[in-house]
Amino acid sequence: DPFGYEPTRHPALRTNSSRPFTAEPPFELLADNFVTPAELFFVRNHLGVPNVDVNKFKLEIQGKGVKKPITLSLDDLKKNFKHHTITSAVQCAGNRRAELSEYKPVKGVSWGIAAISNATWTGVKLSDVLTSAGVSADDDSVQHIHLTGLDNDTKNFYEASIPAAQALDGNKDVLLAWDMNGKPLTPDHGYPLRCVVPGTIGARQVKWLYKVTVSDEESKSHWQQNDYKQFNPTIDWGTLDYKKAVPIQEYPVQSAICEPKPNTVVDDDEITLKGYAYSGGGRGILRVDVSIDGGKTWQEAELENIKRPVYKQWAWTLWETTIEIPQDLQGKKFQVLCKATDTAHNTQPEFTSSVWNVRGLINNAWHRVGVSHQQ
Ligand code: MTE
Ligand code: MO
Repeated sequence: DPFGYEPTRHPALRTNSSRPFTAEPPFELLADNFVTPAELFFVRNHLGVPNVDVNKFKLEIQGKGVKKPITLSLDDLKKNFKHHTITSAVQCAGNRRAELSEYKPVKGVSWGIAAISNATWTGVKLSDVLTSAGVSADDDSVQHIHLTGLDNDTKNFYEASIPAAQALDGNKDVLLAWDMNGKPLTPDHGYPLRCVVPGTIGARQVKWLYKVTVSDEESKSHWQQNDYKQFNPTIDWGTLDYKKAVPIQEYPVQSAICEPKPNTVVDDDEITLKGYAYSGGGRGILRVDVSIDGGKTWQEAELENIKRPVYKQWAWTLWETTIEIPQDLQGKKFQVLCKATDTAHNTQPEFTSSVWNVRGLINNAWHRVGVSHQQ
């Protein structure tokens, strides 16, 4: 039974599918904690959770350009390399897919706004481990790093790849991590080892990692080649050609409103908005702007932890603001909405129609929540 080792999960998680298990935390709780508790961290499994005996566990480093192939136990990793702790968000490229299907149907797990969470990860840098195996960025055959997990359907193991330039750059903080929020990884989040690839979509952050392969090509896996690619809004299942698109790696700028809940009835003359913002590639959040009149006028939200280094920001940014409800909206239905701007001054597109794609990936349109005021 490929699903024979599924762990017990927190009852508050909202399950989207049970085999494989996919679930998101209640979005109302998401912006309450800068670091998401491990038991509430969203879960995206493509296969069953593997049963790993940590005493027998080995990580293999192999492939082209590896001058000294190595096999490491978890203890070897912990003893031989410098430890690093970073705070980094993981977001599934399918986050906010449900909003896309309101515009036009898409295929995939119907994620709300909470297929994103933020944690502290401890491990060693992949760059240090690759360097110790004799891998050098100067070698032309060193182009992509394949990351393989122990979860499999007997034929295929979960696998993805990242550019070698990213993996070999110590400043990109790609980690082989064994701890999440100061405790060993839980079975759903990759126990005993996962790759944390800051600023990159969740799909590349391989859990239950047991093999790192250096190659001159991208991974040939289903998840690298025939999924997690984006197309223009006119491409449908009849015209889609996965070979024509490159895999999604870095995430664009994103934000969403966690409070108020949709359909909230406000009886005050002001309303408090709370949410998260995040961008890929380490780009920080410069601003989150909110609007109560469909984007005619905007108000700047307060960003939590404003002293963070905006030019290398792997974590998400939580934000909050209170807006006055103008006279003409009192007693009426209206929408509150948000959009973030990152350090590249990229911002979110206004409508889901312009980012809609048949796979329902990387929806980062303005997030809108319908509420009403009652006098
Ligand atoms: N790694 C393995 N081995 N198997 C998987 O199914 N899912 C990926 C990624 N790593 C996956 C994996 C996807 S698509 C996402 S979004 C993230 O894990 C989710 O990480 P989380 O479950 O810790 O939130
Ligand atoms: Mo994902």
